[in-house]
Amino acid sequence: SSAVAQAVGLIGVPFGLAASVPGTCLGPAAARIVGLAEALSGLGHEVVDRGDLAPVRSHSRTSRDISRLGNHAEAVSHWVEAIHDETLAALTEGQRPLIIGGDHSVSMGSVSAVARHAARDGKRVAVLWIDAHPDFNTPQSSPSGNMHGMSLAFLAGDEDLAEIMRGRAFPAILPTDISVIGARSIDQEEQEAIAAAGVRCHDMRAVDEHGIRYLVEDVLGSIDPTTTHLHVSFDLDVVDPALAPGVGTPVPGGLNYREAHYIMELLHDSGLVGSLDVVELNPMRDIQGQTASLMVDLVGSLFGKAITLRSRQPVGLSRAA
Ligand code: Z70
Ligand code: MN
Ligand code: MN
Ligand code: MN
Repeated sequence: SSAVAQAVGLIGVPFGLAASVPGTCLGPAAARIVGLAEALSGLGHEVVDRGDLAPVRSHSRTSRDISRLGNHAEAVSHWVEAIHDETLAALTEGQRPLIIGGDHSVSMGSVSAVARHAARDGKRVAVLWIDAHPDFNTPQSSPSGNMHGMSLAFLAGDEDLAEIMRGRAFPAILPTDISVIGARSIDQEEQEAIAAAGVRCHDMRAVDEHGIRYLVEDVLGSIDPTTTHLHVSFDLDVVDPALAPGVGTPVPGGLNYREAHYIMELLHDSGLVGSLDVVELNPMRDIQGQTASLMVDLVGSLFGKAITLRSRQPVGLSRAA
């Protein structure tokens, strides 16, 4: 497929304190070593590498103690603010943000910025969360206190978690604009919260029963691109651990190689993806860089890499047509 005008704004986030297993802070380095930027430029994209974030704790936190929100909540808050600001800068400069984690708390910063930017354009944001976990826990429901399991609840507007942004409100994502694909590890209260909120949750059994194409059509069919920006958040633990061992919390029964790529290919063909994060790469758990390489290959599929030359065959856009 052809080059696109919009440059990719690459943002590395070497932060992993919101996960239980150390090592995702090395994700951006591994992604760079296996050639993420080169893969994108090889596909004809202009890449602006904005570097890795390194937030300074310069501002004084005179507000309330937020440690009750979860483990390392203060650090999470500082990073989320830095990620938010850098993502917003990329969007303001006309780039398509690509955020490389880091654990999944980085999406609190990226998606809140995307929501803020979209609102300035009179748009709202739909989020596709491709993950073994829906990350819909709150400080009250979380069994672990690990804040990477709370990102989606934060983005959906949980009032306690809003303190992470220290009063800088952003437009919450409507639960009906949130879709999950690939879930297979959900806590009980989390399960109930998802159902009560009306989040679209396509678990692994749905993948078995309907196949990837049907599920992606369902998600894309719910999006009107004239009013809605699509953000994709890809947690590498959605892929089966046999293929992607380099993640913090491997869960059996994940997407196989073609299922994972087919999601990305269909998303590319839709032309709707306005921003992307890829998270939870843990090089300490990886084997010979295979998960890092898989990550780069999957990002390539979303950015137009095709097995053979073919025209785009967008699916599920009936509502928008
Ligand atoms: C669990 C929790 C989680 C990723 C683990 C696990 C959450 N639901 N997310 N690994 N990527 O602790 O909230
Ligand atoms: Mn814009
Ligand atoms: Mn996750
Ligand atoms: Mn996960």
